[in-house]
Amino acid sequence: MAATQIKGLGDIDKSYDGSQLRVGIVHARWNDKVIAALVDGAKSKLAAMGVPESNIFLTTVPGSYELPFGTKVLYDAHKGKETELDAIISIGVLIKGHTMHFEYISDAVSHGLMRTQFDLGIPVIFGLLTCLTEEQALERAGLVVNEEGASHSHNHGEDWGAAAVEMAYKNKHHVL
Ligand code: RBF
Repeated sequence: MAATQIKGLGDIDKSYDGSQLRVGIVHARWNDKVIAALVDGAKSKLAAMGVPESNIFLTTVPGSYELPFGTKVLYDAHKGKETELDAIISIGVLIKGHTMHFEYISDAVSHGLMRTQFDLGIPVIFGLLTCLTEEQALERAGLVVNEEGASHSHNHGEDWGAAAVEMAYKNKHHVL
């Protein structure tokens, strides 16, 4: 990473204890190679922050447009039970094509997910990549490799895992 680079989540907040949290992940099935890497990144960060594997609940929807409603369905499936969810990470990958679909779906899903978290009363993490090219999508999922095959790009799924734990913790304990 260039020394001058400032973009990204940074390392200025403390690490939150995820051991008592239950986190849902709902992901679209379009662009599945990139999705798989992002989901793995989110799950590994959740584990690193103490969320037990048995407290992670995963489901899928066809495409990104289905993410807001899929998020609600996942929340409702656990509502009022011992497994009630503290946060949901909604993951999709939109890659711009030759029609206006990209713009309409990006806009609808962004607004839909923002609204869903207030409707449900838990944080909904915005795990939607809106990419102009396939290369951008690979880069943001940590899938750009050097000549030795080692990844040298950042997997944003990890940031979403960390954001889910932090926001769920803050919501549950009413701390900011
Ligand atoms: N879903 C995605 O998750 N990523 C995409 O890049 C994507 N591109 C689409 C492009 C077109 C032209 C269409 C018709 C759908 C696309 N979808 C994509 C699927 C969309 O999110 C949704 O699943 C379907 O439109 C059914 O509601």
